[in-house]
Amino acid sequence: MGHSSLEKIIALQRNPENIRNLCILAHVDHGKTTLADCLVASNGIISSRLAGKLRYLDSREDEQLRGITMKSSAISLHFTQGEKEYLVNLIDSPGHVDFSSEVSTAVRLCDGAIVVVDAVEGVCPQTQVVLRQAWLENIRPVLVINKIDRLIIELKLTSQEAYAHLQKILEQVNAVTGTLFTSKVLEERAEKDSEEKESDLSGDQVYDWSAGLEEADDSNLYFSPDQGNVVFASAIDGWGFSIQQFAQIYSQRMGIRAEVLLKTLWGDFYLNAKAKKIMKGAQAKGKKPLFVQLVLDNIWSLYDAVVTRRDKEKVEKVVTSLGVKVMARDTRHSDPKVLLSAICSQWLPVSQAVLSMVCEKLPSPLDMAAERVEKLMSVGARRFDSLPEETQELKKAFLQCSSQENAPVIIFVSKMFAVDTKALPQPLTQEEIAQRRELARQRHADRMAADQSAADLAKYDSTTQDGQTAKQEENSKSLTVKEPKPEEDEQQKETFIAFARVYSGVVKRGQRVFVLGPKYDPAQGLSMVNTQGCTATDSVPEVPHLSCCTMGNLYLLMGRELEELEEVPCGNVLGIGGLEEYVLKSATLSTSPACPPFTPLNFEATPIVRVAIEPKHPSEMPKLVRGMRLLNQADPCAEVLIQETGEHVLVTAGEVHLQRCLDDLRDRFAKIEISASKPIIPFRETVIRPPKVDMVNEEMGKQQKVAIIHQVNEPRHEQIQEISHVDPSGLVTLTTPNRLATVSIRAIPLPEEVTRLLDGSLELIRTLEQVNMSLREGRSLDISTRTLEAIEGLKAKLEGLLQGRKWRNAVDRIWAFGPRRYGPNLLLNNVDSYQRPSVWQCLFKGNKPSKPAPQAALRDFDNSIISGFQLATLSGPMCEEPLMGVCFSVERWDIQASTPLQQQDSVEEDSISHESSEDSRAEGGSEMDEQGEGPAAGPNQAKRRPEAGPADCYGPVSGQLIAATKEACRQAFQAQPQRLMAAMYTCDIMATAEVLGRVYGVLGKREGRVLHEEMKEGTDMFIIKAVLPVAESFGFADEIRKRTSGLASPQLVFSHWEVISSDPYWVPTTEEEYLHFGEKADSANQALKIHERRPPP
Ligand SMILES: Nc1nc2c(ncn2[C@@H]2O[C@H](COP(=O)(O)OP(=O)(O)OP(=O)(O)O)[C@@H](O)[C@H]2O)c(=O)[nH]1
Ligand SMILES: [Mg+2]
Repeated sequence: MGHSSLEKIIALQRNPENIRNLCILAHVDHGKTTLADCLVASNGIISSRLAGKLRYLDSREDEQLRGITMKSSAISLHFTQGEKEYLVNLIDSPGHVDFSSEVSTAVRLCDGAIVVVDAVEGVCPQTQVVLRQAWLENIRPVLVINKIDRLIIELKLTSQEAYAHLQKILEQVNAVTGTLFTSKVLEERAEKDSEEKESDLSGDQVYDWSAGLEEADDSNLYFSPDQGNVVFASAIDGWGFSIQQFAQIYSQRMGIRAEVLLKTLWGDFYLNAKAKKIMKGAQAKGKKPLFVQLVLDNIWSLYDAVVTRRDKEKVEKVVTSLGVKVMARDTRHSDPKVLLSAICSQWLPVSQAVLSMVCEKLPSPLDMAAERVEKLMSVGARRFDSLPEETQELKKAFLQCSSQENAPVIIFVSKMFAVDTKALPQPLTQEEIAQRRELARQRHADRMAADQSAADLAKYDSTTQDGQTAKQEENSKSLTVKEPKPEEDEQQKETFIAFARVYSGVVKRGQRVFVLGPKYDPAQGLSMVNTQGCTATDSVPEVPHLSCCTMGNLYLLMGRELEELEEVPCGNVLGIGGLEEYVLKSATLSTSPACPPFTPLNFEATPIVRVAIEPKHPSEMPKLVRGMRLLNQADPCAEVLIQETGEHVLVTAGEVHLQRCLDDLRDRFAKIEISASKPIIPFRETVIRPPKVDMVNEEMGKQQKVAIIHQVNEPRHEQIQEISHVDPSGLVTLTTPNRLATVSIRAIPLPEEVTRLLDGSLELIRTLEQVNMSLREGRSLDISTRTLEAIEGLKAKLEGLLQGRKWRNAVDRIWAFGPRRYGPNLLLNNVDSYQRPSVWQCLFKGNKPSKPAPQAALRDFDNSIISGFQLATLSGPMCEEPLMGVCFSVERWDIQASTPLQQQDSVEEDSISHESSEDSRAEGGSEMDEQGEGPAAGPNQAKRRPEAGPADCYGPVSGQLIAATKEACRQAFQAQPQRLMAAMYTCDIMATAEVLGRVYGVLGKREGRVLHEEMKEGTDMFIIKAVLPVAESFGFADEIRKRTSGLASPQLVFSHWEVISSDPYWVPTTEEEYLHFGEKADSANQALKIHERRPPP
C-alpha cells in the first residue's frame, strides 16, 4: 500500500463525518478512469507520471486492451485539507451502456457522485442516464468538465470561444437536472394534493401548475462554478481547478476580496483596469469576461508556449513565475505533453481541486437524507408508515450512522464479484493449509473408493474399520505424489467477495447476521422470530425469505488489491468474503429481523442478446454448468437459463457484454473450451388488422382478405379439429375433451399506443397483480398513494386509448394481463353472463366502485382460463416466441354442471359459485363475510377444489380447460393476419461531416432508419439518432468504427419492438405475383428471412 498506511485508513473509518462515499459517473470514454488515476496517484499508490496512462482501476486485461471499463471497482483514498483529514471511498464505474448495471451497483453504495463530461462531446445519452440514476438514488452530484485540452489543441478554440462553449455545456447539464427536478417536484405536489384531497373533500380548489415549483429550493441543485460544485479539468494532463482557487490567487494579487471574485469570476463580468473595478455587462460592452482574462488566458498561453510553439524561454519564464519545479529530463522530452503535465500537475493539481470539492460539497454518511432512507426501506407498493413500528425505528439507526456496540448492523450488498483466490491477502496459516490438505485427501479417498469396481467395493465393505483407514492412508500417499495439482484446489480458484456498505453498526469478522431476501416481510419475520427473542446467533425458526450467515473475512477495497480488516464501522464501503452460499447477486444483511430488504437496484439495461452455449467436449458439461452458475453470480446483469430443449442460454445486455461474459466463462469460471451459438434474435408475435393492400400494392377486396385469413387457417391440429370451430369472423370455439366446458375466443390486435403503454407499464401492472393477489388472499396491503395514482393513471390512459364500439367498456372488462400476468397482452371478459371482480378493484377501496357489479364473483376455474391465456401468450404459434399487442376476447364460456355433485357440494347448478376456487376466496372475500358464510366452506375445501374437480379419463377439468383455452387462443391468433415483431435498438452516433456518408451507408445496409440528425453546437460534429433492428446489429459498432477510422462509435440501447410489415406466410397467388416475386416469394420477404434464420422451435 502507498503512503497512507492501513492504520491511518482504519482510524479514518471511525469518523463518519469525514468520510465521503462517491462514484465517478459519465458517458463512455469521457475520462472517468483517467481522472481516478490522478486521484489515486495523489495517495502515492501509483506514480504521478503514470497517472492517466495506467488506468489503474481497469484491472482486467480486456479492459486495458479495449480501453473501456467493464465493472465498477472501489479504492479508499486519504485526503488532507487544512486541519481536516478525510477518507474518500471512490468507486469508478463503466460508461458503456452494456455495463450500466454496474453503475447501479455503484450508485447504491454512495452518497455523492462526480459526474464527468467531455468538454468537446458535452452531454451524451449516458450522461443523462447517469444523472437520472444519481437522482433516483437521491445522491448528490458534482461536475467535472474534463478534456479541456481538446478545446485548445483539437478544436483550436480561442479562450473566449471556449468560455462560450463551456457555458453551453453547463446549460445542457443543468437542463437535464432541471427536468429531473421539476418532474420530481410535480410528482411530490401531486402526492401532497391527493393526501389533502383525502382529508378534505370539499374540492373547490384551484391549482396553479407551478405552485410548489416556486417554493421548492433548487438553488443547491444546479451546477455552477460560483457554487463550488464545478471543476474544469484535463485529467490526461493532470490539471484541474475550481474558481475558488483562482479567487484566492487573485484576491492576494489584486487586492480584491475573495468573496467578490468568487461571485464574478464566472459570469458576465469584466475588469475595468482604470477604475480597478469589476463591472457587469462584459458581453454588451465587448469586453473579455473575467473568467477568460484571469483564468483561461493563462492556460491557453501555457499550452501555446509549451505545446504549440515550444518556446523554451517563455516556458522558463512561466515556470519561474508559477514557482514550480521541472526536471531537466522533462524539459528535454520529445513529447511536449510530458513537460506540460509536469508543470500543470504542480500548478493546478487536479486531485487537489476534485478532492477538496468532493469533501466540501458532497454529504458525509451522517447527512443521509431521511427521504432516501425511507425510499431504501419501502419496497414496491408499500409505504414507509405501513411498516411495523420496530422497522420504522430503524430509520433512526440509518440517520445516526452509529458505530456503537449496541447499534443494529445493517449492510447492503450490491453485487458479488469474483477474485482469484491467489490474489487474496491472507496467506493461510500452516494449520489451515494442513486442514485443507487433509480435507482434499479425504475427498480424494472417497472418490477413489467410489471408483472401485463393484467387486472391489464388496471386498472393501467387508474390510474392517482399521482396514479402511489403512486404505485411506495408502490413497493419501499416492495423492502426495501428485500433490501440486489436486483438482479441488483448481475449482476453488475464484472466491466471491460481496461489494457492500455498512449503513449502521459495526461489522465484525465472524459475526452472525440475518440475510433478508427481496421478498422478506419484516412484519411476518418479527412475529415469528421475536416471540422467541432470538438473534442471528441462535437457531432461527423457519421464516420465509430469511436465513442466517456468518461474515467471512472483511476487506478494504483498494482497486486491484484487498486489505484484510477485523471490523468495519458504519458509513464505509467494504468487501465481505464467505457469502457466496447465501447471496446470489445482491442482498440486505442485518442483525435485526425488523430490517426490511432494501428496494431493488434500478437497472437501466435490458438483457436482450442471447446465445446458446456448449462445451467443445461434451464430457465437460458439468464444468460448463458450474461455470455458468458462477458467472450468473458474478455479473449483476447477465442471466443464465436452461431451455426446455436442454440448451444452456446466456442472456446479456449487448455485444460487448456478451464478449466479456464468454471470456470470463472460458478463462475463469468454467476453464474449458466453449462454443457459443450465433446470437439468438428475440422476436415477438402479433396480429394485425387485415391489410388493405397486397404485396404488389394493390387494393384488396373484402373477399380476398377473407381468403388470406382462411389460407392461414389451414394447418390445424387434427385431434382437436373435431371439437373446434372457427367462424368467418375469426371467433374460435373449442370444447374440452370431456365436452363439459366450451370457450369461444377471438383475437384482436391492440392499438399500437395501447401496446406501448402496456409495455412501458410492466412494473406497475406487476404491482397491480401483487395487490390483487394479496386482496384475494384476504390480506390488505397498504399501498402508497403514489402507486394508487399511478394505477388510476394507467386505467385512465387505457380508457382514453381504447375508444370506439369495439372497445366499449373494455378496460373494466380486463380479465388478465399476460404473459406472466403482467405482459403487453390482454384477456377480456366479454361473456355476457359472467360478472367477475375487476382487476382494478384496489382503486375502489374506500369509495365504492363506480359501477357496482351486481353479483361480481368468481366462477370455478376462472384461474384455468387465465392460465390458458398466460401459456398462449408466453409462446405463440409462429415460432414459440411471446406474444405482444394481442387482445383475446372471451365471448362465451359454458361449463356444464352435470358433474358428480357428491364430490363438490358447493358448486351450484348454474356453476356460478360464491366460494370455492382459491381465487374467489380472496377476491370475493368481503362479500363472503357479508353473507355470513363462515370459514366452514373456506380454505380447506377451496384448496382442495381444483384437484377435486371432476376428473375423468381426460384428467381434471381445470387442466382440460387450461389446455382448451390455450389452444383456442392460439387458433384465434392464427385466424388473424400474423406478423413478427423485431427488437429495435436506438443509437446515437457522433460523427464529423467527412464520415457522415459512410455512417449512413452502414446504417442503410443494416436496415437502420435515421430519425434525426443535428449539428452539435460549437463543434463540427453531427449527432445522428437512428433505430436499428437488433437482428442486424451484430458487428455494427465495429463496422462503424472501422469505416470511420474510429471517429464514430455508436452506443446501442434497446428501445422497442416493431412490427415487420411483411407477412412471413405469404405466398404468391396471382400470375402477376409469381412474376414479381418468384414461385417461393423468398426474394423480398424480410420476415421470412428472419423467420427461417431461427432454429426450429
Ligand atoms: N485529450 C484528453 N483525453 C483524455 C482526457 N482524459 C481522458 N482522456 C482520454 O480519453 C480516453 C478514455 O479515457 P478513460 O479514462 O478510459 O474513460 P472512461 O470514462 O473511464 O471510459 P469508460 O470507463 O470506458 O466509460 C482515453 O484515451 C484517455 O486517454 C483529457 O483530459 N484530455
Ligand atoms: Mg473507465
